[in-house]
Amino acid sequence: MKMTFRWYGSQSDPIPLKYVKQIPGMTGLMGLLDKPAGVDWPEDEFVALKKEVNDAGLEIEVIESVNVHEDIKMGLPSRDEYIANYISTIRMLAKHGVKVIVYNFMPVFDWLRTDLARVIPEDGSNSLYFDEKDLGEMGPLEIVRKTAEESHGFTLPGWEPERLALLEKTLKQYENIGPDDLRKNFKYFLDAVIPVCEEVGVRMACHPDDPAWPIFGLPRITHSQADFDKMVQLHDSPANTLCLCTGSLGSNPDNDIPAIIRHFGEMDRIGAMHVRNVKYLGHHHFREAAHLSSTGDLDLYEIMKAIHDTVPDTYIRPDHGRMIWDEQGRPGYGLYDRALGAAYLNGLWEAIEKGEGKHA
Ligand code: DNO
Repeated sequence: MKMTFRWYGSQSDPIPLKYVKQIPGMTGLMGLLDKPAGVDWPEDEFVALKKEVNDAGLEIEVIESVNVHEDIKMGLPSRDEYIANYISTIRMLAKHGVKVIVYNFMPVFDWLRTDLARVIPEDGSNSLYFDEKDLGEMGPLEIVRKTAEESHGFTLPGWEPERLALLEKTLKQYENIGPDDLRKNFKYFLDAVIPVCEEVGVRMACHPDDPAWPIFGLPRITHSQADFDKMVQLHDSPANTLCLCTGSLGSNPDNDIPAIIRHFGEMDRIGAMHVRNVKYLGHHHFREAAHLSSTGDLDLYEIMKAIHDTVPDTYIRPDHGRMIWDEQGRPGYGLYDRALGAAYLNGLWEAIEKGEGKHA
């Protein structure tokens, strides 16, 4: 297992890379370049990022959010041009040692919350929170406005301004697209990119819908084991994998996360893992918890054990953390609680290994 960290680049992330390096056991990043969906990523910018990361003693073998352009998801004629750019980006990243690309196929929105800083009564920290009741009252435009306002000037993943500027138009376009149409468009995309991935030795890892159910009537096709069974069959290849995010899938208590990890792990269809905990507060109502199992509703020991048993060489990152110790930063992506998360997950890993008579 390689423990990694999401980092937004020195221009946009207040956390210095040397702090990331100082987290025990940290091997590298699930990194990103802040580029709009559809763009062919410039090689010189990636090379500069890689050098900066390597100079800090860290690897960059996983890249997140090479975002899929909305026209690809909607199956518009312009998709071929965007797919060509995507392929060119895959080739460029592979040339520089990237092994896994994390992306998603969620229409319009990436992850969604109704409050980015809900105080946790037990300890006074705060975390990302979702209550579908609040969402109903707000509507898509209002939630976008509120999210931008609460993100303290940081661009949040999936909430890039250029994407949101077209929100009203895009929502309208989706009115005639159902889950089967979306799946057909997904297959078209995978049929184009996966053979290239096989050729250059990269795995695509699809991030689940977050929260794990449809929102605003938009089609969503990646939020359960059954969905991902279909997804891996759209183009059957070891390069067509999941980024199994425990918190996203875990927002729905019907998803048995350790069982889902074992299922796709045994099929060798997990390219990367995002690991975090969730606290259920009611129907379609949850908040994010500290990683420690007892502070939420997921069993992180069983999750790490399932990873250990089925995909022991995968990449993991501690996912969203709470905001603690008065840290100011990008909601969900502060240093302190994610560092605690990494230390805890590494501790579980060591205990699992030693329990099995292996040396961690
Ligand atoms: C949220 C992240 C996601 C993820 C993308 C991948 O915090 O896990 O934004 O990176 O869905 O495309």
